[in-house]
Amino acid sequence: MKAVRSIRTSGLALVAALVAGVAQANPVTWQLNLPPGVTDTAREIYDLHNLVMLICAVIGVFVFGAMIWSIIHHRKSKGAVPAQFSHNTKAEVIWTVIPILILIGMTIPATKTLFKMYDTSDSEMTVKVNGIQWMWRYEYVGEGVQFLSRLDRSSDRVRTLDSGLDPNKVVDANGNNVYLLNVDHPLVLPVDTKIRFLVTGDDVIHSWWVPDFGWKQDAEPGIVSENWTRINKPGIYRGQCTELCGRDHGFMPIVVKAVPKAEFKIWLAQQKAADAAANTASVAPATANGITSAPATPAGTAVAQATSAAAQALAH
Ligand SMILES: [Cu+2]
Repeated sequence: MKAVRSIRTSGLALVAALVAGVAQANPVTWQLNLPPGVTDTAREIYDLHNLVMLICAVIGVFVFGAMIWSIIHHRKSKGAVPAQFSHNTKAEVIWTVIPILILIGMTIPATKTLFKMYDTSDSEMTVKVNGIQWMWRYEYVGEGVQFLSRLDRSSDRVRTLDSGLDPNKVVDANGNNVYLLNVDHPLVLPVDTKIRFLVTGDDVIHSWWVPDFGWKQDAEPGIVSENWTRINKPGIYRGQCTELCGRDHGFMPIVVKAVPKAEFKIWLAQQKAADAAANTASVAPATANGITSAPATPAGTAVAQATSAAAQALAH
C-alpha cells in the first residue's frame, strides 16, 4: 500500500513537473519536452515538433502493431506457411509513395517557418553580439551603447580551481541555485519589438543560444550572421555559448532581461548618460596635483536628467 502511495506521489510530482515545464519559460527539473519559448518562432518550432512527433507516433503504432499482430497470428506453431513471392510492384510503389507524401507534408510547414526565421526585414532595432574568449560583447547599433557581459563574480569565485567554495551556495534572492547562470551585465531588450541580431566572433567560433527564442547562431570570426527575435513577454531568459570555444567555454553564460518598451527606453537613456558621464570624467584635464580641475558632470545627475527626459518623452 505504502509502495502504491509512493508511486502515486512520484507520478503526481512528475506530472506537476511536466505541467510546470509547459508553463515556465526556463528549463525545470525533469522537463521532457522542448520549452515552448517566448517568441513566435519558438512557438512555431514547438508546434512543429509536436506535429512531427505525433506523425512519428502514429506510424510507430501502425508499424509495430502490424508486426506484433503478424508475429502472434501467423506463427509457425499455428501452421502458418510463408508466402514465396519475392517482388510485388504494387506493394513497392505504395510503400515508396506514401512515405514521400508524408515527408512532403511535413516539409511544407517546416519550410514556411524557416523562411520566416531568416526574414530580418522591418527590424526596429539592431544588436551586435560578439563572442570573445570567454564573454560576450553587446552593442546597441546606432545608440552608442555597448558593454561586456561575463560570468558574475559569485560564480567566478567558486569555479576557480581549489576555491573550496560550495557551488550549491550560489543562490538568488528566492533560493534558486544560479551557479554559472548569472552574468554581471545582462542583455536588456524590449518586448514586442522586432530585434535584428548581428552575430560574430572575435577569436574563435562561439555560438549564441537562448533556447526560449527558438534559434541559435554561430558567432564566427570574419563573418557577420543575421538573426532576429520578437520577445512576447517580459522576463529573464538564459542561455549558453554552444560551440566548444576553449578552456572557459562553460563559463560564458547568456542572460537576457526582456522588459516593457517604456522601461527599455529609460534604461537605454541611463546607459547613454552613464557612458557620457564616464567619458567626460576621463577626458577632463588634470591639474599638477593630480586632481581634476573642472569637476566632471556627476554620473548620477546625468542619469537622473536622462531618466526624467525619457519619462517626459514617454508621457507625450
Ligand atoms: Cu564560446
